[in-house]
Amino acid sequence: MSIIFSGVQPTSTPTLGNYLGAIRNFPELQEGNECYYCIVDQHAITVPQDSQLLHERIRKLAAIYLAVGIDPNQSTLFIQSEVPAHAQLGWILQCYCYIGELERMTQFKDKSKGKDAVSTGLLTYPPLMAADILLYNTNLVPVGADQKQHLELTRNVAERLNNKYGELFTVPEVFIPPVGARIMSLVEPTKKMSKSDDNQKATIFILDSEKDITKKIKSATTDSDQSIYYDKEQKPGISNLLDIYSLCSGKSIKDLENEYRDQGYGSFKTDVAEAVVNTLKPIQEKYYNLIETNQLDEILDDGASKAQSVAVKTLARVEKAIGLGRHS
Ligand code: AQP
Repeated sequence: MSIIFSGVQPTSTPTLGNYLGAIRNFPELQEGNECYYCIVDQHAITVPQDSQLLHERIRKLAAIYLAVGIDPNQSTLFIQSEVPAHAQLGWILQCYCYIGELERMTQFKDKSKGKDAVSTGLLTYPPLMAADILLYNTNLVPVGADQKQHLELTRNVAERLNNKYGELFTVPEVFIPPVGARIMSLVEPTKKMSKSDDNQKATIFILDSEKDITKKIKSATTDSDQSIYYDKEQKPGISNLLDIYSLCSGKSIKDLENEYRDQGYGSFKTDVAEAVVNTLKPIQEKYYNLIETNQLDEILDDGASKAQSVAVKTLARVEKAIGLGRHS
């Protein structure tokens, strides 16, 4: 049995990238493991947010987690800010991280580039993420490729404290899926698909309508050569669509190359769109049945209290070891 933790930021509706790279794997990991799935709202405020929209997106994300197949009887589903131990351990871990190592994080560099005012939280987000993971004695963290560097930092800070104070933390492994770990933007296929991309055409959101999904895929950037084969360097747009199609249809990239090699981009894109619609439709149906129910609040209340009961034990162990409070 493994202990599994993963989180998604409620910065917008999750994208097809979030789904194929991470969320899709969550339900099957529930079997035989102890899973914690979190709505990491404190991470979301590292960049400016509209407060009303943020409340709505938190609720939406909870319904999406359930709609993809998270079973609250098997997994703990909760909101980060409702479990105070996250911010408490996050602060402690900040004190054991170095500014230099945080400044080297690619996500910090990307998100702060060209901005006049960058929040301190954007820099200190990785120690909070480390706290999220370490509080639950997590062995395995399923994430997309963009989180690999933050996971390395989590392992480093855990080992740093373990070396100084004895075995305080389980040092977690990262699980990055072999395909789908980096779904690319539909407009600029050399950069990753992202919730916060300003260009709405670049991103498919899990709740997009059939019409929008089809429109976005049909206008996805490709190249002028009409042949369909997988080559990330020469054909990033087509390779991204092949990844998406393969994951949504269950067909291998090889089979898709053989099927579409000489068919031209038009019919290929139509079929990719259909596969994406068929993947997202059942999730959307479940989502719309759930979003207005009281059941959602009960599940989240229950999740927060289960998470807190585990998290406070880790926090107490750490505080005692490093000398906080009166009791040695
Ligand atoms: N393009 C992607 N392909 C595959 N996996 C991805 N993930 C993110 N983008 C892709 C994975 O989705 C999970 C949740 O991500 P997050 O909400 O923690 O934030 P993020 O990694 O910063 O993702 P976004 O979509 O780019 O959000 P914003 O725009 O708010 O920063 C993670 O496991 C992530 O690896």
